[in-house]
Formats: sequence, C-alpha cells, structure tokens
Amino acid sequence: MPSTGDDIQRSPEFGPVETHLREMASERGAAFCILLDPDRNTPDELSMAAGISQEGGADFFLVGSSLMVRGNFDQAVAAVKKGSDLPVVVFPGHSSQVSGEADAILFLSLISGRNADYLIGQHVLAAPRIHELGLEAIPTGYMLIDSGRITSVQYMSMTAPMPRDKPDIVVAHALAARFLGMRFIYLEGGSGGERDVPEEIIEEVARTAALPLIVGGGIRTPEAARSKVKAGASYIVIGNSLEDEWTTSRIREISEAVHLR
Ligand code: 1GP
Repeated sequence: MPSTGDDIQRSPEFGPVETHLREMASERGAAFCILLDPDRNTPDELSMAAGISQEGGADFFLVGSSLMVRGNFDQAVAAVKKGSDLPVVVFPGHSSQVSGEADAILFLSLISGRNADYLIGQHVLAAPRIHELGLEAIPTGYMLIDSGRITSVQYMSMTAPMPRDKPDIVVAHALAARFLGMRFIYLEGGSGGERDVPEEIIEEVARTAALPLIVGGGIRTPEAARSKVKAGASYIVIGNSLEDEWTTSRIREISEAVHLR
C-alpha cells in the first residue's frame, strides 16, 4: 500500500524488512547476504541459486546490477522469490531496477562520489514507482572504496572511489550520512574488486558512525568474511566468488564464518 499523509503522525519506525534485517544481525552476530546478478543469470539459474543459498544458511538476497543489458528485472526478482523464502532486497544500479516482486529496496545514495545523478537524480526517477508499489525503502549511504582496479560501479557511476588508506575521509562521509538520516552504510569494494574493504576502515566507521554496516566487494573466503565481521560489519555481501562454485557446502562454510552465534 502506498503510504498516506497519516504517516507523519507516527513515531519514526523501521519497516518490517529493515526490522528483520536488524534482528537477524543482532541474533546471529552478523548476517550473510548473497548478491544475485539478474544480468548474468537466467530466471531458472536464479531460482536454483536461491534454493541452494537458503539450504547453505544464507540470510537474505540482494538483486541488482550495475548494468542490465538483458533479462527482465521483475522476472529475475520473482525467480529468486520462487527459489527460497528468504527476504529479497533490490540493490539498484539504476532507477529502472524497481520491482514490486521484492520485499524492499536499498535506497542507495552514492555519497562517496559527487555525481548528482547517483546522489539524488536516479532517486527522483524511482521514488514515485516505489511509492506506488508500497515497496519498503531502506535509506543507505553507499560508499565506494578503492579496490585496486576499476570496477563496474566506479565506471558506470563516473565517480572516484575513496582512498583505502584514509579511514578519516570514510568516517566523515559516514557521519554525514547519519546526520542526513540514512540508516545503513554500505562499504563497497566493487563487485570483483581485487582487494576487499580494509578492516581498519570498517573498524573506524563502525565505532564512529554507529550505523549497521554492509560490507561487500572482493570477499572470496570464509576467513575474509569472518575478519570483516570481527572488524564491525553487520552484513557480508558476496556475489562473484560464488559463481564458480554454487554449492550448499561452500555457502555453509561462509555462513558459518559470518554467523558469530
Ligand atoms: C558488489 O558488494 C557486492 O556490489 C559483492 O561483490 O561480487 O565481489 O562478491 P562481489
């Protein structure tokens, strides 16, 4: 249901999906999220990957792509929903990636960059549809951290990533995001990044910004995932490195590393 003006009478509260994501991170120590790319997989592959992921102990899915040149976004999200009953959250690369089949959408502002289109422009294009669908939007400050190579998100967004040896700069952005009312911070190395987000940055942002941290990009091993959680990540996102070995046992290894309890 689209929200009505009555909403402003209510005290600020999290939507059901955000509440669930927060609860799973606090119950399990951290949550394991799998990124499914609708551009690289057919609906059947997405359903199968979703089922295997749930069996292996993953907690929820992000679905989105920096560039979608084939496939149908609604169909892709529906296929993921069909394969499992875990929450499916849109991780949009573009304002066209909005789907009423999803449970929620990360309403990302690319705050590490200064490209107005990714700070507010795409949002204005997507917002009326999100409202009409009654889709839960989770306001998220999205920051790209240098991962040693040019990633798709860097190229497509025409923004420079933040230096990986300057935690102060990242912390200042995270605080600004919090003061602007964003409720999650996504520290992104970029899909397939050569190097993942440094622990030092995660620690500093977790300590100072006190917002739930999503960390992804270039995480390839259970050890790396665990180390990010120990540094303060609440959600670990993995996509690329699963594509070669989408098995229950591989997913289980990572979910056991992510779940501290
Ligand atoms: C990318 O953070 C995600 O947006 C996941 O990255 O595909 O490198 O695991 P990978």
